[in-house]
Amino acid sequence: MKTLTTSALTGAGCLLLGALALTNCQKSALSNDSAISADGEAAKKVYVAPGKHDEYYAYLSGGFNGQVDVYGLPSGRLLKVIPVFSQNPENGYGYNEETKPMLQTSFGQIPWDDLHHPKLSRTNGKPDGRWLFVNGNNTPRIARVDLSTFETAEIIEIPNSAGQHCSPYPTDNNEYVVAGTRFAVPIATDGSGIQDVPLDTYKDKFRASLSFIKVNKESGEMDIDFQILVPGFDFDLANGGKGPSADWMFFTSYNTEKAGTLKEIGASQNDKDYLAAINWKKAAEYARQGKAREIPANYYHNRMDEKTHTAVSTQMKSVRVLLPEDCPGMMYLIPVPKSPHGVDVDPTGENIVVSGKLAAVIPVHSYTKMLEAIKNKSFDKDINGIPVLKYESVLAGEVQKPGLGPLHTEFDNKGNAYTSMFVSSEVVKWNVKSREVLDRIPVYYSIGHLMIPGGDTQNPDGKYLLAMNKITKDRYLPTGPELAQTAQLIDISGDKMKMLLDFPTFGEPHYAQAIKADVVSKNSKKFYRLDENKHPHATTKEADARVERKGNQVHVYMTAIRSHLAPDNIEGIQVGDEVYFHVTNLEQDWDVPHGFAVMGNQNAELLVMPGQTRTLKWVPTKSGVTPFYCTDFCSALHQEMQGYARVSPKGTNTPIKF
Ligand code: K7E
Ligand code: RUQ
Ligand code: CUA
Repeated sequence: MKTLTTSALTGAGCLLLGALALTNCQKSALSNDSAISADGEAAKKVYVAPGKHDEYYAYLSGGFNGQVDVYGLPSGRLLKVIPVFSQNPENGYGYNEETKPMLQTSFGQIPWDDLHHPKLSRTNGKPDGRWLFVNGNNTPRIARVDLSTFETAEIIEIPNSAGQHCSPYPTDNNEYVVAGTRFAVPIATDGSGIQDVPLDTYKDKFRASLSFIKVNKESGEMDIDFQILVPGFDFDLANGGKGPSADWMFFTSYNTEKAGTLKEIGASQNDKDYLAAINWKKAAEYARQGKAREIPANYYHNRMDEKTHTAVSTQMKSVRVLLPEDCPGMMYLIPVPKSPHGVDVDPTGENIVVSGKLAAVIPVHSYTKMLEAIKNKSFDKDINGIPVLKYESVLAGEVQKPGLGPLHTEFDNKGNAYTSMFVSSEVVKWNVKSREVLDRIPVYYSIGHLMIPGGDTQNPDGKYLLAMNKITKDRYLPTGPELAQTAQLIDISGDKMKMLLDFPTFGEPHYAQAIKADVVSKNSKKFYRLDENKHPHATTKEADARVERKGNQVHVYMTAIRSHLAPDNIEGIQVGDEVYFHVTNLEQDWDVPHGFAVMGNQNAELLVMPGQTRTLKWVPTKSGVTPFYCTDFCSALHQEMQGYARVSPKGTNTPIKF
């Protein structure tokens, strides 16, 4: 259907370098408005009538905005933005005192990250709608979002790591969430973190880490159980086995020739890179048997306390590490075409699909054949003691002529796979058993990930596929040089894929997850109970509202209820004081938040949910009467929800009055 040129092929390697060159097929799509295949039938399929709910929640990563965006499908309506590794002025996350500790790392408080991969928690290999795990690619972190509140509940920094791209991958019952590092780095064994060494020691000193994070079955709380330190690889992406292969985790790695510079990677000598297969059950056993060495490490574990709704940040001092050379049978390498990107395991757990950005075919490896090859010791060689299996001994077969620039694959419930093609800008459907290409549909433009609800689990749906595209160009009204990204919803219920809907998305979505709405909505919290509020600065009765001075700190114990703040006239504050407004929302009803803002404050506002307490810090820099008010339109008398703070010059020692 299109001319595939060699120049387009080289373009594939530029995905991660951010090249925007359009291929021929993209250019012809640009100049051809009739390329939109959706029609009136499509409109009916995505129309959700006023007051009706969507069938699925979709959680799209925000990429470089550090957030998760929640959309309804099939309508594509934006329902919520969940700040994770970011500050969000809308609700004060990262600005209020309760959530600031969530952003603590060994580098200080970092209010930004590059969030690529959301993954839903699982029970028996099926998404259970309890938690969403996400990664921070830049300053290595893994976070857990609680889906009963749609709030970030926990963030754990990953030590001995740089670029947490290959993350987070839950096993079939969340026994572990696995997180791998993109940059191999020289790891100090004395806890000083990443060593300062000459860069040409890459071959000998640099190691990539794979972290195995335990998840508490009841609370969801995470903890790093152990890490595997692998010499000189850069891990890109991973996915867990399922069903029969559930004990294994598969990782793609690139730069396996251990070149230290991009120039050398470009001139890549190897025509194969590797898929790393790790038996995590065996690894856990080795760790239990004492094969894991405890080494000093410095990282932060930040958790939202459920009773006080206040984040607690704990500095961690050590981590246990395993070396593959000490643990026979734990790790194997399987050759794959060079510069692989995604690895995806089909719902049966048997077929392991590896997408090589530069590859002309899609290899499908067989889990059964892998076990046989291991049993027969069909090894080619070893790399630092890790056996390398023979390509042919593990291969089930190859998908021929799939398209250009394969990146990621998801599965439906009828034995089909769908692979995203970055360079030829299309989704290609093929049969997992026969590996025959069945259908292809162009997407606009240059797709990264694609997502089918449950399409990465044992239990996929077969109704919709969401394509998340990297380049927008002319898809929407122009908004200057900076454009939104595009998502496209495709009907996959029939033999032929049908384009249904385009909608713009925030940030840069990489991956997404989706789940039937009722699984999550039935547990969705409506408000917090005031009688369960254990915040140390809560004021649960208006009669207790007050102002207290402690040295240069002024604590305002404030209540908010329609339609007044108490206290609302405060005197005795001085320039340079640290003023803490602890605002408790006394409402006990769904959807009645109150906001709170102070003129000239360095921090954004508060948004306080019913029954909750949130604290805004303000250090006045000027004397004078300073107004404050409720920022969230809450009643007919919302505009009246206001007050004044009188700020006097430093040293005037005016008494507190309210
Ligand atoms: Cu392919 Cu970070 Cu999952 Cu983007 S990665 S596309
Ligand atoms: S007021 S309803 Cu500023 Cu008109 Cu908002
Ligand atoms: Cu409270 Cu507006």
